[in-house]
Formats: sequence, structure tokens, C-alpha cells
Amino acid sequence: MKTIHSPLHALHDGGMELHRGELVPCFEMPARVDHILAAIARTGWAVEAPREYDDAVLARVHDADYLAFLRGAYAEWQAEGRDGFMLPGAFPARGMRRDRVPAGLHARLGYYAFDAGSPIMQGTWQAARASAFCALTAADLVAAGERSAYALCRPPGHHAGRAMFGGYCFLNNAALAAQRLRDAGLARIAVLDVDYHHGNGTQDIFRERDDVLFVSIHGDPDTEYPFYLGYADERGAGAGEGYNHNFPLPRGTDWARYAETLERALGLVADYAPQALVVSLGVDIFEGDPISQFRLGVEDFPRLGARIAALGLPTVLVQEGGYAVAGIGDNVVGVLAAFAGP
Ligand code: 6XA
Ligand code: ZN
Repeated sequence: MKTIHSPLHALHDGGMELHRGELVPCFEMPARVDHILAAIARTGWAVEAPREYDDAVLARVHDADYLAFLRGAYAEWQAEGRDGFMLPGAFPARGMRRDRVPAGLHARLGYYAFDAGSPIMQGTWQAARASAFCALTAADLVAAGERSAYALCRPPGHHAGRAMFGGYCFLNNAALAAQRLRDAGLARIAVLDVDYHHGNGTQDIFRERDDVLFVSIHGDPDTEYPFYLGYADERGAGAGEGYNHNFPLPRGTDWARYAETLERALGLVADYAPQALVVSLGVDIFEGDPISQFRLGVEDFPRLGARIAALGLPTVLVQEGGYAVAGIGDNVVGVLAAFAGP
């Protein structure tokens, strides 16, 4: 399976996040990619650089004002004489104004963010663009007839909304891939999100559309991040009603329980009869993950890959989470190798 990778991911590095009430070093770190690349090197698969795209392609999924903010925010921060990384500290919660974009940098930082866990630093915009380009390139390969392609995206994307960042995500790589496949003329695209965390950004982007199905299996948002979206009663709206399916599962879910739900999710994808599939591939469903609570073992990732492959669909696999850094390569390649088959 061809891997699309850019070394520019490393420009987004370090910083602290406010995680469950504590300021801690970011779990999302460049070493994740090194371990995935090392495991891919052992397979002998080709690794290619992404193509370049105009910001207009990003604007197919994201609002122009949000893209302008991401592009320029760090320069504004530096103009204040500051360096390091920046985190928001105030958000427009219920009862406050969300209908106007405020002028000041810190006001806009909180306006566009939904958590204090996603630091922006000097290279964040460049890294996020390169990550999105990986997903877009993988989508272009699949649109051109490849059976599958793997976008080694970092930073991840599935929490990023049209005009919102959080959960380490700035640009929604999976949504950009799905939209790219649509723009290539494929009529119906399914997104299957198997990351431990609900893909709130992807759901929100496609909520009112029936041309992109969103199906997600994830930790129950009653206790698991991102908390405020991802419940089973969210079914889409307007034309998109019935094209959104959430499967929240309890802490401690093992492969047996997961596999039952996966069959239901795959059944929904198959019933939709899409022309292509985008997988938000988070391997933070691993039992060793430091911030997640499912109990999938190393041996379960090939099972997951084989089950997804059985759909027989042209597929873009997009890297999302996974923070058991030493094991991340084996878990990702476990899925990809089983997907690709002998
Ligand atoms: C809060 C946890 C962020 C989870 C990010 C993730 N600091 N999303 O893995 O899929
Ligand atoms: Zn995750």
C-alpha cells in the first residue's frame, strides 16, 4: 500500500496541553510518525511526498476566515513579542456571542478553538497544510484508480470543523479527502471513523449532506473526549438526516464487543453503496494507549484491517490518533497489511 508522507509534520512539535484539568506535555508528538515510518519501511511499501494544493482546495471544507486565522495567527503572536506556543483560555460558551468574529488575537484564538489542548506554534500552519496535502494526494490516487492509499497525516484532523480547531486537529484531513473524491466525480463517499475519539469535526462538516455518510465507533462521550458530540441520537439533519451514525462504546471495550459493533457499522457502509471509503484510522483503541480506554490488542488490528477490506471499496486510510508511541507502528501496519492482503 502506497504511503503519503511529508517531513514537514515535524514543524509542529512540542508544547503543553490542558488535558483533563492538568497542564501536561502534548501526547501528540513527532515521534509517532517516526515509529509508523519505521514499521512501513519493514514492509517495503513505497513512501511518496504529497502534491501541493491551493488554499482553495482547503476552502472546499473550511471557512475562508478560519483559514486566514490559522495562516496568520502565529505571526500576530510574534508581533506581540512572544514566542513558544499559544493556547486559548476563553471560549464563547452558551449565552455569549458567536455571531461575530472578534478583532483581537486572543479573542479569535478562543473563538476558533474548542479546547486548550491544541497548541499553535511557529510551524503549525505549514505542518497542518502538509498533513492535509497527504490526505488529498491519497484521495487523488484512489480517484485515479488505486485500490487504496495511506495518508500518514500529522497533525491529525477529525476534530477540526469548518471553522474550529481542537483535539490536536487544525485541518480535517479525512473530510478533505472525502470532498476531494466527491469533486473527482464520485457520487457517494462513506467515512468510517474508528479512532477512540468521536470525529466531531467530520460529523459537523457533513451533518446536512446525504452524499457523504459518516459512521463512527468511539468511546462514550459521556466520559470520553470530545464530550459534547458523538451520541447515538445524532442522526444528521436536513438532507443529511439518516446519514450520520454514532456507536459510543463503554470504557473497557475489547475486540469481541468492538467486532459486533464494527459489523453493524460496516453493514451501514455497505447498504449505502458508496463509490469510495475514507477511514479515519486512529489506533488509540489499543489497550496500551495512555489517554484511551478500549482494550484492543496488537492481534486485533489485522482483524480490523481485514474486516474493512472485505467491503471491497476503493479506500483512503487517513492517520488520526494513537499515543502508545512505541507500539503505534505495529498497530498501524497491522491494519494496513491485513487490508492490503497477501
Ligand atoms: C484531549 C484528548 C485529545 C484526543 C485527541 C485524539 N487532550 N483524537 O486522539 O482522536
Ligand atoms: Zn483519538
